[in-house]
Amino acid sequence: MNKKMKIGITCYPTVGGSGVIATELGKMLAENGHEIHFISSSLPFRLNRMYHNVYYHQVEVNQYSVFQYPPYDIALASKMAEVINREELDLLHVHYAIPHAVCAILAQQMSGRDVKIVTTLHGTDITVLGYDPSLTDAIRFGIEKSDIVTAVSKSLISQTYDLINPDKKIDAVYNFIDERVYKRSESSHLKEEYGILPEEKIIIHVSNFRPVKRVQDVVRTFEKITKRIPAKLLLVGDGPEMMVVCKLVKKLNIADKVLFLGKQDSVEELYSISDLMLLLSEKESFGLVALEAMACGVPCIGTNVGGIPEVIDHGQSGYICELGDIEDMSEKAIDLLQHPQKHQQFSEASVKLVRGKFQATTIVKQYEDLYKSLLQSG
Ligand code: GMT
Repeated sequence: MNKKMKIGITCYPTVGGSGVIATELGKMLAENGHEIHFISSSLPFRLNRMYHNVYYHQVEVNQYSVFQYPPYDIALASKMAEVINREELDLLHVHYAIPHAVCAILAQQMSGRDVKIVTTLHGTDITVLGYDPSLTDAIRFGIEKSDIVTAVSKSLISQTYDLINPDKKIDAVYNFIDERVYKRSESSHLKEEYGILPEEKIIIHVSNFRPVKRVQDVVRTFEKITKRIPAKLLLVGDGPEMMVVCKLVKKLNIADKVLFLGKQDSVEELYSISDLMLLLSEKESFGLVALEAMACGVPCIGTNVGGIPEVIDHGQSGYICELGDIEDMSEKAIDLLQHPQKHQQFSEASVKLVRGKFQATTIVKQYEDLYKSLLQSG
């Protein structure tokens, strides 16, 4: 019997891969009998019902007019310290070095207890904030003072050493998805509802439409595909690039072929009617949406950027293309969509890869083993 651990988890609770991973990890650890305490500014969006062994503690920030900026980080650290003491937590697992690791270190000192700190790096804290010299020392401090640091890909580990140069070992622990949710299901009614013809291929892109996601490249690649193959593009998500993308779709005269679906909850149903996923980002430490799509048997075309080549097996479960090489991306897509047997092989290889290299139980166990090693070391 596993010794039950009391674990605090802090993440950004709104939509985003890091929040998804933190929440799914918490839920699976709770299923394994551990007691999980989420500490965040709002209820993580995947914590949408009662879960046994899972508790939620909200961080409240007072808006005193005397403060120019509300002191969120201090409020978070205070809440962490309160929960550490009251619930007698064994460890805090925080997602993102800035501000969460730094808050955890402060909370550890405030609580006076020997609570351990595990920090997972997800990307933006390194690949965006890491370029800001005013934050480098704080990020390095957060990493070096954590007891264990993990990153979601090997590529993110090397970028962390290049940009931050911490004196700390960083373990790669890949992301995972819940295979009970992400699997191909019978969703053909959706095709009819969206007015998609039986002979049309479906290409999907899911993101937060930030400029780094290069959604314009997705649209341009799709335009080339649709010149040769009857197809529809599902754009799922919303964000700052939306207006520009809408304009481009109109300019290219493909408005009748592009469906803007906005933010969606049950993306697994959309993957289940899709034939191909495009993830053409210029920064991506992992690319969780590629994993979700692959689990539903959808091969992916991704860019040779960050952790994407660690997720998509080039020539087996999809293709890796150079950033911005729309010609190559569309050629690869057309080839795959025009050859049903090859597409089927890629689809099966995608599912196999998720159930092997990225299997949820294996990855959750990796985290559990890291926690245990810490608690045993005293
Ligand atoms: O990609 C985003 O803009 C969201 C960001 C987040 O904080 O959730 O995603 C990052 O973490 C995910 C989970 O580990 C990774 O799958 C994404 O690749 C990573 N995003 C970037 O590196 C840009």
